[in-house]
Amino acid sequence: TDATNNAGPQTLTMGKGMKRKEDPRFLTGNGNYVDDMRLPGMLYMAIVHSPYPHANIKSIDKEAALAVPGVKAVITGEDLVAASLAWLPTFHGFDKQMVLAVGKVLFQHQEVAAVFAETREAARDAAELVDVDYEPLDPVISPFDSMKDEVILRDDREDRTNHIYHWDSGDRDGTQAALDDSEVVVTERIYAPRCHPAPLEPCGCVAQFDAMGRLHFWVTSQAPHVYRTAISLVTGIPEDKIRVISPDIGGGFGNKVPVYPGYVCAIVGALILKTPVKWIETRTENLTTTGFARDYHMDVTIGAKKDGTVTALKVKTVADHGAFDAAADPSKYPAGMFGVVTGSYQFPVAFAELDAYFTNKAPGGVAYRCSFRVTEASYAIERGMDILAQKLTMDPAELRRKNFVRKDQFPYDSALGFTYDSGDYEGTMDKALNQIGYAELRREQAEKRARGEYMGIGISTFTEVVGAGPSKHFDILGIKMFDSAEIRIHPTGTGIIRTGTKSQGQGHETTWAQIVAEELGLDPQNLLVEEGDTDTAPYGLGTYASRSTPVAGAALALAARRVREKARKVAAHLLEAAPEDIEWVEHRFQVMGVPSRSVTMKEVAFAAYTNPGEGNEPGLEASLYYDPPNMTFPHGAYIAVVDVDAETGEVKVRRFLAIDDCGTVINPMIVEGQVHGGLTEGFAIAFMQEIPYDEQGNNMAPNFMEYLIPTSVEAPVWETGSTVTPSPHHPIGAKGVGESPNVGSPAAFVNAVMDALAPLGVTHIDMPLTREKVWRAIRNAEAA
Ligand code: MCN
Repeated sequence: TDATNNAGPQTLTMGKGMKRKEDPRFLTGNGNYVDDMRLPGMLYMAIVHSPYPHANIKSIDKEAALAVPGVKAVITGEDLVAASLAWLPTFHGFDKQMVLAVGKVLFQHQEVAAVFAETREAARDAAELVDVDYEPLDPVISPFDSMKDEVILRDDREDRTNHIYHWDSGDRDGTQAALDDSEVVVTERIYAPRCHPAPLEPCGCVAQFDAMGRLHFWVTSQAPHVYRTAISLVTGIPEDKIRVISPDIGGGFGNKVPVYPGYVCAIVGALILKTPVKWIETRTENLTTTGFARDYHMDVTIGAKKDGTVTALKVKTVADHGAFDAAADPSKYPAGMFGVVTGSYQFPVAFAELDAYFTNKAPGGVAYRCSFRVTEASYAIERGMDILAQKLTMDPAELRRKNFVRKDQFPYDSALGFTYDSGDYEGTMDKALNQIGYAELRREQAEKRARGEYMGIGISTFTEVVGAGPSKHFDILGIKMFDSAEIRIHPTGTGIIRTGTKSQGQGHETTWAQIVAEELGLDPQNLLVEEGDTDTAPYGLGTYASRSTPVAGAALALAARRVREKARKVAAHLLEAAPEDIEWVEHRFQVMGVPSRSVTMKEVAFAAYTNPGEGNEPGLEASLYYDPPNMTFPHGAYIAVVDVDAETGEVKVRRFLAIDDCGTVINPMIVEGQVHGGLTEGFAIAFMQEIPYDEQGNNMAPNFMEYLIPTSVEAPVWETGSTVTPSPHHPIGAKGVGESPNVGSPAAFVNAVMDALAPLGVTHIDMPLTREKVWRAIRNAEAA
């Protein structure tokens, strides 16, 4: 491991692997999660789910459920219609979702009724007794069937089609002309399977109305302020009468961005029963109703010259969004940031288009380790480049080198409209190739091939796009994207920091303190970080899309500089000099060129509250809202080395090296932890995770027996390293990192397996690469 330390000798805490401030709380079992909330008189809610993927609801009989001791109420979709609460808007505005089914169910496990009882057990027992009379209908499971519009799934939409939206970007005609003229063209249908982030803690909430009618809502939310606004818009409760509190969260990974039907039901229950209501999902509810990602069928076509220079890229995608397009997509573009599909390469021309369809599957279009389509895009292009290399019998590293955006070309305008801020793709790949001993591995592979053994080396040199973002590109619920920071320094030189983001395990309590400590010369241990309470934190758009460091981190650095400017005037007063003669050297204020005449920030803080100097405003705090000028573009070079057992189809990942470049690193230990976590998820996606539906519309992976989570026993040993290419527009040069390992790694794994099987002529197998799939591909190739 090389957790590169980018700390200059003069840094106080930046770039240092400070231990996480939040960990003592978690390691001693003192985290405070939603399910830890206990309120007097609190009721428990359970949801009734449809066993059918597509059916008319003929009647719902509540009687038996209401007779269960302790049951207080049962609500159905019809009750919500009466209260005008039947529909939830989705974040992107292209669709809405039914809170509880009315008239018809559209996916297996759809929410049909909610039961409120004195105990969780009574609520769940009663939920099983709600008698729903269904008339089953044929389900439409494939988007390729859905697009024929033979059965229109959504009666509520006026357009009478299963087509949800079309998105495209780039030059359609120019791309086709360039492909027609290309010496070599490769094309492949690549599927990014439907999968689920499966955080350890499922979704849940506690809703309570106080004596003044104010809603206090504790919820597992990655974006508490957005929830507050959404709840206000859906329920009509004035926003000042709502307090959303997101306490400790046991993992989000995108699952906790959308507002789900269960939340609306819990609020309705608390309102009508005039007592607090708790709802905590079961594991199966989590895996069957909330937060699905991917389900993208991508036709990738790359044109090139014979020497490997790429000439054009075309990607045509069919997206399966299930019964409701519940995208938590934080962009006004339905396809999110899929436009980054040109990756790290200089495509002179490109065209990407996407059509999304409804099916009788659970609402899709959310995110897994967020990334909002960057994982799909990165997988498509990194697989595509390897398929091209195979066709040209070129080394995949050399093909990439030939086509990389060069270090001197930044800022680089991609063919699909992004302006990449900075990068060093070739330098990062070379570091990875050297560190793993690429030439030696290729020699070993040649020897093994001669012996009939299947060893593979897979490369992925991806470009990420994070930091949603610049308001000219992104909005949710009509809100332009930005984030916020507030810093209050106390008289004794300690302080409190608040942002509009919300950590779910990313370590913001540590890294936010480090940013401010560095800017102000204070001790990060004495800077308390608070997030997630809408009554105290400044309005922000939350933590997903690896946006916290690029946006809120930037806001924090700039707010700290505002505090420093204010402090400079107080320092000038203390040092009896003019403010313009005061400089900030080695984390102290000093009279220009006179190190002996200096004061610390701690001394200045005390003076700011006791003797700020004539004309200086007392106090030492600042708050700031920040709209960045651009996204940030982290990148990385990942290499997987695998051995494939041709007899069993088993893939052994022998080595995996990840070199990440996320600009200036705040805390290398946290970054490394993020990379380990994301790689483990990438490994799971590549080899074991999928939520498939059978032809009858049954979710085939509704629990952890079917939907597999790798432990440290299954996961490879991760080798990591970094390069540092600062973002030119971020105040401290940092880019995000949270999603990168998930964005970059699936293609490295699959490329490695395909490289191993290349002698058999196998060009592509769709993820997850289970033993059975790999074994079948080998058998079929041998039989051919
Ligand atoms: N960091 C750093 N130096 C950098 C970049 C980041 O030290 N140059 C630190 C940050 O300060 C922060 C952490 O790394 O403490 C992650 O930062 P960032 O990349 O900005 O990502 P976010 O904080 O916005 O987190 C979102 C990202 C996403 S999108 C998902 S999904 C995800 C993830 O992070 N979900 C997670 N990591 C997760 N980690 C845990 N434990 N749990 C989740 O649910």
